[in-house]
Amino acid sequence: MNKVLALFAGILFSVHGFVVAQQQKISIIPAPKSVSMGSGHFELSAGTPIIAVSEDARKSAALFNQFLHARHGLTLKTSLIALPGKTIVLEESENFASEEGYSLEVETDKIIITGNKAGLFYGLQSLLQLIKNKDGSLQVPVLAIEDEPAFGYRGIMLDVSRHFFTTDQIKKMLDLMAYFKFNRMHWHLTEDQGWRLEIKKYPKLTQVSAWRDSTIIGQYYDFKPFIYDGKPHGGYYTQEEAKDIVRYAADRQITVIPEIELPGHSSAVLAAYPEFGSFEVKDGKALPGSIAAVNDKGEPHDNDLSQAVPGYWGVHYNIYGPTEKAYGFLEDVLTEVMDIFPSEYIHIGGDEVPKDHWMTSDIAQKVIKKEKLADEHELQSFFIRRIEKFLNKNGRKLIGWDEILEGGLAPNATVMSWRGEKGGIAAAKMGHDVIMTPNSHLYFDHYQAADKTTEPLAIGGFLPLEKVYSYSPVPDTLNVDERKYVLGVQANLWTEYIPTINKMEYFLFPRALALAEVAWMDREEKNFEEFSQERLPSRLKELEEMDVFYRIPEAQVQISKDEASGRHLVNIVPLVAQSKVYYTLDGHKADQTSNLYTGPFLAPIPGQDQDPLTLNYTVVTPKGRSSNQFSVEINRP
Ligand code: TNX
Repeated sequence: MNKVLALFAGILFSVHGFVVAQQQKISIIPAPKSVSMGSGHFELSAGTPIIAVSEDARKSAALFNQFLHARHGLTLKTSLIALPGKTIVLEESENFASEEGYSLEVETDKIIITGNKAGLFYGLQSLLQLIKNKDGSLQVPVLAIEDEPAFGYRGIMLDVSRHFFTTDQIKKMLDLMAYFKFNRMHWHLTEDQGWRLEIKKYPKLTQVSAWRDSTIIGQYYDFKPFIYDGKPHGGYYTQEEAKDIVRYAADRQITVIPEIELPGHSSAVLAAYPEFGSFEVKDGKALPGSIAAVNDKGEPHDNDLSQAVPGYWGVHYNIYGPTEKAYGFLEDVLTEVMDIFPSEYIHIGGDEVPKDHWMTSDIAQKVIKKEKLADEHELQSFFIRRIEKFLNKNGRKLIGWDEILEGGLAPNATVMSWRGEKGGIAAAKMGHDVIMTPNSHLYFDHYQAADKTTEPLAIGGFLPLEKVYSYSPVPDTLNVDERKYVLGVQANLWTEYIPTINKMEYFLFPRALALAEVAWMDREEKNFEEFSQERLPSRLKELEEMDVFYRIPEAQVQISKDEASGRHLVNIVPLVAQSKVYYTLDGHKADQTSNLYTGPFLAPIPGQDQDPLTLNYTVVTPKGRSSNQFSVEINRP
């Protein structure tokens, strides 16, 4: 950067953290740590070669080219040797201070990106986000960026068990994750409602456990008794497909962390292999023994032992037995899993395990006695420790949901804190690594508007963009030593109510862009206004061009008093670049037949005995997609 700084000494100005450029606005998400704007631009053309010597650099250059071609119809040549003239130079430098950091210098005749392997890749992602098409000319503003992430773990979890997504759909998600500098995809591969990974030793997992006959319609509480759609649902990834996803992600600097749930969330497995459950099996059927037919809330759960893969949601009672048979099965499965996934971490679930079956199972009670365990919680810890030993022996580390704290944490476990931050805080205080995924701020299956009737069906909750953005992964209650155990953050996309790719994209975007800044930026540098009003709009316009079905967010509506007229002045700024706003003030529906917003306007004042007016509006994107209808009360001036 010094070179560039010296070159433009008179005209450069530097802004730390977020970027306020006077001549040109840049809209990189997540915002780089420091940006110095110059003047002028570099113009990309077919004759601009990329100089990439190392293999990593060439790989990243090839991906850059793919994107450039898809977005702008341009493919650049790559060269192994330096060339005269305008060039883009990728300098892989193993002693670059930060593992994932990079520096990016743009001059009018040269672009230089320096960093380690991952850093180079991220430098190229930033470069892609800087390209502006001005009447057919692809321009990059002169500037200098120094950048590195705040957190090493920047993840998104995708549940493919409640609903199955194809490898092409997952690749599209990985492309988008890489573009916004995420580096972990947590792949939730097993659930009560479906098993999704081919395991050679246990063919019934894909023949039986991967399919359910039918799925409930509507929300869990909509119909009692449940109404089923009568359509089989399922699917799985062959080991080759899973390996292909692992490679595809690795090229984009993303590690795929597989999750194999235990001891609960195992109904689909036990439907095929009841012998791994907590009860004796006769003639291929589990014997319920003395099991209670109602749970502690008085709800019936006798269908748990029906040996069908369930098509309804909620916490299920099926649970592996603490038996050599079950451990053997799980170790066989994990052996094949480790062969597919090079990830240091293997996630073993551990969440939401009702202990009813163990309480009534002779097999489980015998183990509790023999091992002198206090209760079923300690039995769960005993179970998980055994699995941890197996993973550690094979050079892997165990991650589990925060319930693995109950009954005692396995010695080397990393905790994913989902029921708020409590579990994460407790684990960090015990010297265990933690990943923050609190359901208060990072559950992307939650609603995006307070008025649920305006939104597609979600599981519940309310998680607007701003709330995601406000999250800070390191709780204040941790001291300096304990803070280092917080490896980073992750959002979870549970898919009970997300059966389509459009819906998946709608729930992920734009919230994933807010999360990208939570994960990459220092807390003090984040600024929601600047993010949402200065940078988000052009990224959303671009996402539409990339065929991403993001949720069109509410516009920024400012209502201020106009002193001269005594009326309210209404100013509407949409958060999608070049979109249009249509509005009504009479309380009737706003759509593309309504008033086109062309600039701030004065609102009428209703009579004293009349209700205040409501502004209804809809945002229409450049490609013609309409947002939901949004409403804002205009109080009396
Ligand atoms: C809780 S978060 C679960 C999931 C559900 C999710 C719905 C966690 C570890 N378990 O099984 O899908 O809530 O939001």
